[in-house]
Amino acid sequence: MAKRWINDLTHSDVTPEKAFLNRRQILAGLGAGIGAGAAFGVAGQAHAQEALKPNKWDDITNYCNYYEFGTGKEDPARNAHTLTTEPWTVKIDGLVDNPGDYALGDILAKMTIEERIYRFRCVEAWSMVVPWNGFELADLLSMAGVKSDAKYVAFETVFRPEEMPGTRYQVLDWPYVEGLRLDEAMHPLTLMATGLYGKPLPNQNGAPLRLVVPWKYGFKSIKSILRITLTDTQPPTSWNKANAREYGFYSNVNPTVDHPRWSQASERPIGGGLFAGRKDTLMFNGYDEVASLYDGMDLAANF
Ligand SMILES: Nc1nc2c(c(=O)[nH]1)N[C@H]1C(S)=C(S)[C@@H](COP(=O)(O)O)O[C@H]1N2
Ligand SMILES: [Mo]
Repeated sequence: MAKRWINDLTHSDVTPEKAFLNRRQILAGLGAGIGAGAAFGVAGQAHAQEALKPNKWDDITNYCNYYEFGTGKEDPARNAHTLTTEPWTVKIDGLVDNPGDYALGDILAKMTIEERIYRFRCVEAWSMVVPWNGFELADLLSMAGVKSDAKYVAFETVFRPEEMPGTRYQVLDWPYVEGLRLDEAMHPLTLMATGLYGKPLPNQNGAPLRLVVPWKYGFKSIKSILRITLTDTQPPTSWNKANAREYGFYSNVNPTVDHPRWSQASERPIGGGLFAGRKDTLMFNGYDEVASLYDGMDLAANF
C-alpha cells in the first residue's frame, strides 16, 4: 500500500482520548511496521489506527509500577501526589560539551513536543498501548553535546524519602537508576515523555519527565528523571543490581528468552476485560527497525 504522509499537525490538535499520530510518528511507525498504509490523523482528517488502540486514561494512570510509592499496582496512583514536580531541574553531566543543571522549562522551550502511541510491555507479561507526549531523547542529548568518547547514557530518578513513602523499604537500592547504550538512546523511537493524552504526565506515570523505550521491558522506562550522565562504561541498573540472573542490561522484549521464573512468549493486554485472550509477544515489541542495533549480538546471552 502507498505510504501516507500527514503534514500540518500541531500540538494544539490533541484532543484528550482521541489518539492520532503526527508526521514524525508515522515515520517511526512505518519502520515499525505499525503504520504502513494506515490512515492517521486528527478527528475530521483521518482515524486513529485500530491495531494500536490506546488504553484508557484510567488504566494507564491506575495500573502503574513506581516502587518509590509502593509495590502494588494501585499504590502509585494513591501515593504519588506527594512528589513535588515544580520546579524541576535536570542535571546533565559526564561526557558532554555543555554539562549543567537545566531547568525543565528551558529544556521544553527548545524541544518539539510530539504525540506518539507506543506499545508498552512489562516484564510481568502485561501490556498496554499508551499515547505519550514528549520529545526525542536524541534532541536533548544533542543540546548537551555528546562527546565522542561517550558510549552509554545513565539515568537517575529523584530520591526524596520524605515525599516517597515506598523508599522506606529496601525493595530496590534507591535511587532508581537505568541505562542505555548511546545508539539506543539516540534512536528516534526513544522518547522523553512529558504527557499522556495531551495532558501533563501524572506523578504516578513519572512526572515531570520519564524515559520511554518501547522495544524494551517497562522497567527500562525510568520515571521522574533528575540526572542524565554520559559515560564510557556500562552503567548499573536497579533491576540488574537487585537480581542479575533475572534482569540483564539490555532487556529487549524477546518472546524467545524466558524470564527464569516465567515465560515471556505472550502477554495479557490490560483493559481488555475478563475474557480477552492473551497475545503473542512480538520480538522487540514489534519495533523491528531497532533489530540492526543488535546485529551480531547473542540476545539470549545479552538479555
Ligand atoms: N523510578 C522508577 N521508574 C520506574 C519504575 C519504578 O519502580 N521506579 N518501574 C518501572 C516499571 S517495572 C514499569 S513496567 C514502568 C511502568 O510505567 P507506568 O506505570 O507509567 O505504566 O515504569 C518503570 N519505571
Ligand atoms: Mo515493569
